[in-house]
Amino acid sequence: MKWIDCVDLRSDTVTWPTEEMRAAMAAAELGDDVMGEDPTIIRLQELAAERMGMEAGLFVPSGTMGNLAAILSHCGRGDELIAGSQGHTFRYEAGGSAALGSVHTFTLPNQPDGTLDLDQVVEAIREDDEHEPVTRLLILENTQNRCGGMVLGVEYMRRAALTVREHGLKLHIDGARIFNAAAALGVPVRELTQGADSVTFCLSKGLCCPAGSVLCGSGEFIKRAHRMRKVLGGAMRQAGVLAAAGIVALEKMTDRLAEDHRRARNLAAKISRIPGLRLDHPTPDSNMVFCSLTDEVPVSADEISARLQPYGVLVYSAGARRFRLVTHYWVDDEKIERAAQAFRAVMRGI
Ligand code: TLP
Repeated sequence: MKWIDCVDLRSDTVTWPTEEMRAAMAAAELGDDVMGEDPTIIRLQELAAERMGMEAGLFVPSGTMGNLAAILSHCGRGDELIAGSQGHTFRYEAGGSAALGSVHTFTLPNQPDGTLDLDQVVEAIREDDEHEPVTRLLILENTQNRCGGMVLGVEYMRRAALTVREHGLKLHIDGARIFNAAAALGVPVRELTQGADSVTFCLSKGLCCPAGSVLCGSGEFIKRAHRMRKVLGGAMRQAGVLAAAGIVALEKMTDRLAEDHRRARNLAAKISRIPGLRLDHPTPDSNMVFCSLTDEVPVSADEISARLQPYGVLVYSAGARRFRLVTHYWVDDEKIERAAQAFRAVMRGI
């Protein structure tokens, strides 16, 4: 079966660019971005900074690089950052901050709603003592992927920014899916970034671009991050072909994310009625549905996922008995129904 005919719920990273993006990519005006001469990248960076309410933006190849360039720009060797134990930077970025920046991580448990307890953050900040590393940075993830695609609200984000400022720290937001958070809350995205020092958001997830993320912050911060991007090998040349898709994403794709959330809720409702499956959260916050096998099911999530494949339904096992199902542009209502039917048939055959 061709990918386009499958119901691919493994991630929103699997999305293909839309026809409009492909046309924009083909027509993009290009230049050498290392020389600062790619007009399409310049336009994307300006647009991104404007949407985030920040001074400047930097186009980077991936979310991972955006987060790492931010960490390396905020922290020096031996400094410490505070991050959630369920956070992407801590769990899934190959230990880049330690491997390449000698930056120490202090983890705090994410609360079930994806937040970090701000009292615990304050407690974690180190004393001015030569025995201890210097705490420089707090990283928050919004939406919080592993906790269930949870949306961190405007009020919480503001309080976090204030807390961090009061203690002389910086706040970086891993906003890989911050447009999902904004769409779920029905607010402009800048409401969620207000007071933060930097944010990385991904173009290549629910926004459908083939590659790319943008790191935003103050002009002075982005100047440092620009150097870090070079260090990390992420300075590209005529990457305006990618940025062109990014412009379409920012102009056309952010508001429609609410549709993916509606489909996630619809899928969750269908899953809740299938014997052998249990939802982690009855109502998904954004575009992710997490569910687990109930105790009496004698097979693993990997086994169920293998049995779904002949139906053209692809899912990701997020643990031995847990699934993550992610909705996106290429999953319409009919595909949601097909996924539910396939789950029903597979679970019935166990
Ligand atoms: N997440 C991917 C996998 O790496 C797990 C996914 O399928 O969800 N921050 C967050 C919150 C992310 O979820 C991801 C990717 C990244 C950063 C990294 O983005 P890329 O893949 O562009 O480096």
